[in-house]
Amino acid sequence: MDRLYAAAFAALTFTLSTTATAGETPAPADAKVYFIDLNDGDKVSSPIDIRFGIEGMQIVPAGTEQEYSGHHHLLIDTTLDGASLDVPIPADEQHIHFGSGQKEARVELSPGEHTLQLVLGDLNHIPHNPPVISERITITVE
Ligand SMILES: [Cu+2]
Repeated sequence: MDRLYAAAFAALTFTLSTTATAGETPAPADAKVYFIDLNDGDKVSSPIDIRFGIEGMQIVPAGTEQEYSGHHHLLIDTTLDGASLDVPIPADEQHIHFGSGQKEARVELSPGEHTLQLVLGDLNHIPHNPPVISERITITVE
């Protein structure tokens, strides 16, 4: 019993100390990112032109040091939560970076249901504190 407790405590301590090292770039509490013309439940055809909205912060290229700024990331069929909000956003087919400061993209998706979500990353691709993350919407590609 004691040993289990110690292991759980060690895991918790580890989580807390990793949290403290990242995700420190502040964002205004009311900042938000959103899909300008896509809504939950929409039926669309591929390729999709997606426009990224932002309020309360500025879009700048990755690597730019500027208060209350960042760049967009599109999450496809995935999300970020817990400790994944404290580290750089992965770069792969499900996590698309718009590090030049793009505010729109043409995206090809296979037919069927997909989820989309936007998250802002700081100069080092780490979500802000608090995270600036959109609603996760589900669309159907016909
Ligand atoms: Cu990025």
